[in-house]
Formats: sequence, C-alpha cells, structure tokens
Amino acid sequence: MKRFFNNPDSAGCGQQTMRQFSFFADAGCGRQTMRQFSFIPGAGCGCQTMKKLLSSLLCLSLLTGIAGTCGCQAKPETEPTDDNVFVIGFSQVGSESDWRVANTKSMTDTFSDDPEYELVMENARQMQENQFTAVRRFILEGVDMIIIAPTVEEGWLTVLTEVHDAGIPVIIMDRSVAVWDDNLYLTNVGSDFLRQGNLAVEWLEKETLKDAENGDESEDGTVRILHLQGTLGATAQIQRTKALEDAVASHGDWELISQLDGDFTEAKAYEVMTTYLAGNHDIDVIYSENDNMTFGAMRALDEAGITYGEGGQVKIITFDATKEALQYCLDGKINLCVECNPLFGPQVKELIEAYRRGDTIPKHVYVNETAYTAKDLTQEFVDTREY
Ligand code: GYE
Repeated sequence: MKRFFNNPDSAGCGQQTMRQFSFFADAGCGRQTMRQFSFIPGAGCGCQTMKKLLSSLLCLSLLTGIAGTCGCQAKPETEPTDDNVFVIGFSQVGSESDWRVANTKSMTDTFSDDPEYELVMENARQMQENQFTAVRRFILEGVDMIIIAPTVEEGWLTVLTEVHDAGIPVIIMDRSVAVWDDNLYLTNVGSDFLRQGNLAVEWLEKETLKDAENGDESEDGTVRILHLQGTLGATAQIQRTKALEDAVASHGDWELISQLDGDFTEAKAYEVMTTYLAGNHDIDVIYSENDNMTFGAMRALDEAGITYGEGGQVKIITFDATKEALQYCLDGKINLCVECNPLFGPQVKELIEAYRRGDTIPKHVYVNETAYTAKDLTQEFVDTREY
C-alpha cells in the first residue's frame, strides 16, 4: 500500500490514526462502513474497520489528553502489516433505496472480515460532484484500487484520466460510465438493465393480450402507461427507459401518458405521483424504475382511492425485487417484480483477486437476474430473501 507516505505520524499512533482523527474532527464527511454505523449512532462518516476504530479511539484519547497511555503501535502479531493490506477506495452513490443499502452491506460484509483488505467507503449522497471529491481524495491517499458506483453515466472522463495517470486500477460497479476509452477502467460489474426492461415489456405484452382476449381492456383499447423514472442519466434509468420507450414505439395501442422523475426515492415518487393524481386518474399501468418509488406511488394511489395490483385498476411493474416488494407481489398488490441483484460484493472480490493474480478479467460482468409474478413466489421464498 502506497498511501500516506507524505503524512507524518505526529501522534505516534500509526498512519491510520491520522485519518481516523480527521474522521472524528471532520464530522459530515461521507465516509463509513456499515459496521461503523452501529457503533457511532447518527454519525454519517467513518473510514475504518471496527478494529481500527477501536484503536483510533485509544489514539484519540491520547491526542485529547483523556487517557495517559496509548497502545496503538502494538499491533497483534497475526495482523498483517500495512504494506500487506490492499486498500480499496469505494465511492458509493448514496443510500437512496433498499437496493442501495443492500449493495453497501454486501460490499462492506465481503471485505470487512478479511484482514488483507480495507474498504474505505465514501457516500456521495447521490451527487456526482461528491464522487469527484472522493475519488481525488483516494488518489491523494494512494489507495490500491478505486471502485466507483457512478451516479450518472456522463462526465467521468477527466477524473478517470486522473486516476489512470496516478496508476490506480478502477472497477466500475452497478451503473456504467460513458467514456470512449474503456482502458480507463478494468471492468464494469452490474446488471443488464436493458434486459431487465425487456423482461418487463415482454410481460406487459402478454398481459395486455390476455386482457384483450378476456374483454378486460380499456374502452378504447389503449394501454395508458405512467412511467416513474429513476435518477435521470443513471444507467439503470437510461436502459429501463429505453426498453419501455422502444416498446411503446412499436405498439400502436400503448400510450406513455407521462414520465415523472422520482429520483429512485420513495419520498420523491410519492410527491410527484400525488401531484399527478390530483388531475388524472386514467392509468392502466405504472412502470416504476425501482421498488422504493413504487412504494411511494402505492401510497399516493391509496390516498387517491385508486386500486392496483391483481384485479385492480392499475397494473404495477417494479424493478429490484426486494423482499418488501416481493411480499406485495405475493399479496397481489404488485403485478411484476423484475429482479436487480445488489449482492455482488463477493463477485467484485473475486474479480479483484483475479486481477491481483494477473489473470485477464472480462470488460463487462453481468449478474444473474429474473422476474417474478405472484405465481412464481411462495411465502418461504419471500421470507428467506436476503435483501
Ligand atoms: O434499481 C435502485 C437504486 O443502480 C441498480 O439504483 C441501481 C438502482 C436500483 O437506487 O433501487
């Protein structure tokens, strides 16, 4: 590990201490791991694994004169030296959805138990500017690798070139970046969002055909689709939207009645849906680009007295297939859950290990996913859902 060589250890507590001290002093930064949250209630930051947090508390005591002795230099014999620890700077999008929380947990769980790794996560709170700041800080710190889950696709060329020039390998995770030079990153791991969107429209095609055969279509035969979009410019939004727009273009009887920006959050979706429903109730389908927006939409539909799900006025299609959404699906409140798997921490680690062994790794790695209707689900399956 090559970080901190310019950072003299004035406290005598090791290089970690400098960082950890600034973490305590600089509340409000986006650094954290899941485990740190449970020890520092309400803190939105933190930048070390638990054992380091404990040693930093000792060091902090020394620095602030609360305790007289500091055992920080004395590391257990079994612990690797800093030089053996592979430090990964991870710029995460935020914590906007249940999917994201599960993804963060998968990443922190994967690396936190392995003393060979340190995962330093920065939460960008859905702002690309925050990601640029985090990545530049990782470069200064000389981390061994940077993982970026990009908020949006555009705008990455400059900062990725800076990382490349610093000789730090990059993995793009979850969403993608739109750069012409794919040598700027090692690999892109995540979902095939276009395939997800296509699974949704294929299901809708079959459903609308069934409705027509059963005489359940709307009076004029039109399928009115309300589209709730995720963060505009994010790969998950772009590709899921493309699948729907292409399908609408090729089905004369499908109408996109409105596209509302829900930013992948429940609160925003609830707000835009409530406003929309104040003037319009004529909806046959809601195509919602993630589960949390779906929950917000369901609340707005309930308040407007509009029924949905099996036998309801509105069919609901949602993406992610979290445990809560699957339960709604099993209960007949959501018609289709398209799966988006956030649990790829172990897969990311395998790719890193392959890279460290010198193996060639593929430029794009997709995770396995499917789609569920109530017929595909059992209570046992939902109960054991990991996210
Ligand atoms: O669908 C949504 C999250 O990029 C796959 O982002 C991710 C999406 C996911 O906020 O819930």
